[in-house]
Amino acid sequence: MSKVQYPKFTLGQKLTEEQISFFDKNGFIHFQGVASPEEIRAILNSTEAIQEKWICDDLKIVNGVPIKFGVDENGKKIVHRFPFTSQFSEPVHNFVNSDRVKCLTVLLPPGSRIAENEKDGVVFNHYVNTPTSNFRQMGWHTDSMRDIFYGKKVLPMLNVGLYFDDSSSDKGGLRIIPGTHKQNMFSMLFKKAYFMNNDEDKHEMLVDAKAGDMVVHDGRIWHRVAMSPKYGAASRRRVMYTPVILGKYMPKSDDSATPFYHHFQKLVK
Ligand SMILES: O=C(O)CCC(=O)C(=O)O
Ligand SMILES: [Fe+2]
Repeated sequence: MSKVQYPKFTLGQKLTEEQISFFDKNGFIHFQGVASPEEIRAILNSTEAIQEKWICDDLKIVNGVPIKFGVDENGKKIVHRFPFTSQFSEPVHNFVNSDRVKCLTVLLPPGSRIAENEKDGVVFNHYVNTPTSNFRQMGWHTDSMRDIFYGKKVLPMLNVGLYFDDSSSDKGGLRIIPGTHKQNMFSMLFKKAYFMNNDEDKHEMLVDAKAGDMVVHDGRIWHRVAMSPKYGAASRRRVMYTPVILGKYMPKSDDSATPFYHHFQKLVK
């Protein structure tokens, strides 16, 4: 199934009827060439600066959310998972508040918002496969499971992915099971073992993206990130997620506690 291609779209000022119905049916949508190479470079430069600062300051946690550290292919200490990135990076803050993200709110019921200071904020992920990598894949999960840990009702949400590297099967890549955003609660809880299972599913679809593409998924959809068959620089995959959410406003701050679901994050390697 992962060989089958799906349609890719161009983002205009407003989503078209066709784009909205594709998302409603499948639970994801892929827009090509949303960010310019200059914007991608500016964001990457800013995350590299944040990484240096966090390492130098020995910062471990942001607003209660642990920073995931590791080592790259040259043995250099790096940040694999940056929480609340837009609070530290002006180009990220500008992108997530641009019309390209705002126009996606039509995919949710009225009243949704871009969650820069709730949940884990805007998360920037940097995967690299090395023999000792701490972040080269991510097992099956839904993003909405986190709401259950908070004892909250599961509301629709978007996770808006922006790609900084080309990401096809040579990077492992994002695999999603189209349509699973419409599953019942039992399926959302138990269809697969959260984060433990990284097996191919016969219904999974590979998201084949280029740097600058934006791929939006419904938080209730099942997805995973496969391990790259390559090592080192050839396996590098950087992608940033902006949550668009509904429900009670729950901002995080310095004294926020670490959410329980982060114990699951330790399973991700
Ligand atoms: O890296 C990706 O494309 C997906 C990451 C993801 O699913 C997550 O952080 O919840
Ligand atoms: Fe996810």
